[in-house]
Amino acid sequence: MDNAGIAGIIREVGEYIQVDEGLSFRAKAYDRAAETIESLAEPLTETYARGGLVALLEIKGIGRGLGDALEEIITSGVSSLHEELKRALPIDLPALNSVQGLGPQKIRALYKELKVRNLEDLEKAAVGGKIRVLTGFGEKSEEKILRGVEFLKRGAGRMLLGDALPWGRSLEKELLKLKGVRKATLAGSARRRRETVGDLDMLVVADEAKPIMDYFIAMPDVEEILANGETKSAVRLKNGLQVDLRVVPAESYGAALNYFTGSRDHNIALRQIAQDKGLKLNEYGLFRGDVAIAGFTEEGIYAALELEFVPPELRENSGEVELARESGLPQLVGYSDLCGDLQVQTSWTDGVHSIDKMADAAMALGLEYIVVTDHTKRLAMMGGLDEKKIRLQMKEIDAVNARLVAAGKKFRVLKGSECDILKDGSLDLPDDVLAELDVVGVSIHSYFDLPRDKQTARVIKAITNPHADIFFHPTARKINARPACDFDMVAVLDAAAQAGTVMEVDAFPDRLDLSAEHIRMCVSRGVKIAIDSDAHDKAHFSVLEYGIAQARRGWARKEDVINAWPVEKMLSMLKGAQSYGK
Ligand code: DGT
Ligand code: CA
Ligand code: CA
Ligand code: ZN
Repeated sequence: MDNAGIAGIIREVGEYIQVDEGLSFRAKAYDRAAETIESLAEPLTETYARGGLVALLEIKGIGRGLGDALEEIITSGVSSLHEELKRALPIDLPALNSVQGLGPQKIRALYKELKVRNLEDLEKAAVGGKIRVLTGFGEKSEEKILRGVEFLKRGAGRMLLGDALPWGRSLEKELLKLKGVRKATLAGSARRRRETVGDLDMLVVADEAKPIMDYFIAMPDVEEILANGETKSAVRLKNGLQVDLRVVPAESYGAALNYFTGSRDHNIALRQIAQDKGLKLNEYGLFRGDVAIAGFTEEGIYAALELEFVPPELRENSGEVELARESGLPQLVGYSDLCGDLQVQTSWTDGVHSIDKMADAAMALGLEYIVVTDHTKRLAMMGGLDEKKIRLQMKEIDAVNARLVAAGKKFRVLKGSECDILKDGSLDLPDDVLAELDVVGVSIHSYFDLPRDKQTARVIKAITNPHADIFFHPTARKINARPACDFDMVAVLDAAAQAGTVMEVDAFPDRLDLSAEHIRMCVSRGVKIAIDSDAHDKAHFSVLEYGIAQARRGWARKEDVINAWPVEKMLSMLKGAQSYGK
């Protein structure tokens, strides 16, 4: 298990203890330990392999009890204390915790006073007006809880693309290893790279269907078999993900891939075009009468319909079919077009790895630069940087760059910040510090639910600050967890266009912020975007792929994406020609 997994269990133990006995010393110790574990550079499994329990006890804040718990988790994957607490407190803590505004302290009160154990109980209590009368709650917090429950219900059953796609890809690989399998391709919303997927749709071309079906329903990760037919089966995996699998003949592969990639509305539009030409399009092929004129490949289908090939990310019937008719589709930003990453956290704040390590990891992925953008002082919990610390960090970045030059590397580390936007729209660092940075990102981490007019004014003030270069994760939403901040996007984009401020597409799978619709608004207004990983760990650069997918879904081209440009051009755009090369 990795450190994040271990920290997750430890944190949950602390939360159960808090529900049970209040914010006791023990509860706090577990919470702090979870935080410590998350910030450790070395995997705990390695620490343990190196020096056993003794090595664990050397970690700050890990006493005997915690050490034993860690040893147990490392060696067995579970904590008996965790299991015991779950049995003793029959509440769905993860679900209740995911309601915005609820934490262990409030969950404790709801459980003790109203016997609230799960989301259904919570919803009933809120609808019945029972929560407002409890001490520490009120009418407003009751409303907020209800909104939170509704928000979760809307997202229920859809998995983040970032969680589902890796499963789809490894399944493709496994299937391709089977004898007689000629193609295995993920279709559906995952191929269109939607932010979340309802299920995975897998297509296979094989000599014989039966062995594929037999393998599929017997995979070790299968929890339940939902359907088992001759050419179509469906299973639910242990992680909750549903997978549909179809075996199709080679001559239908392109047609089936097109049909099952969707979207439904894109399919309907294509079928209409086929009809208008006196043809028939279905998942078996494109037919004139009984004769198939296309079907082996998707390209063949589009060509026969006299359409430009439509990239899957655009297939939502939102104008792409009309443009494909005129060969007028945009040339989308490509998956290997990024030169750098403009939002990277390091161990100076809540990131796991040092500036050096992050630079190495980015370089290994073929990037040419990163901008270090640690949090600022208002986020004290995450060790946000004040003026003094960020100046020290700048010195370290100079040293890192000097080492890179000495080693003959072309890679650069740029100086930046993820500067917190305060409630009134002013920024969390003074002007003279901001002026020394190469790239200033600004972002919201508090007061998410200000009224629309106040939020709009706050955002516009922040992004038109002469030092602000990029608006990071603009709506601050977290998919399935926190709704987007409510502000007037049109007014904000107009202000951004005027001020030359760039809008970010934060690629982290639970953020993907901006949305495709908002990206399209940027593109049509000439507002530039940046696709950033928001990495807190060297492994996180891989999420850039999801940000690129999102940008493509928003119709963004290379010229719209500043980190797809050479670094000098990017910097001179941000700072204006005068400070070029600064
Ligand atoms: P999801 O799974 O909810 O994230 O979204 P999809 O798009 O993967 O939808 P899914 O899994 O229900 O079906 C896969 C594809 O099959 C869908 O994108 C288009 C096609 N499809 C499904 N039902 C229909 C339909 O009733 N009409 C048409 N034209 N296509 C359909
Ligand atoms: Ca699907
Ligand atoms: Ca499906
Ligand atoms: Zn942030």
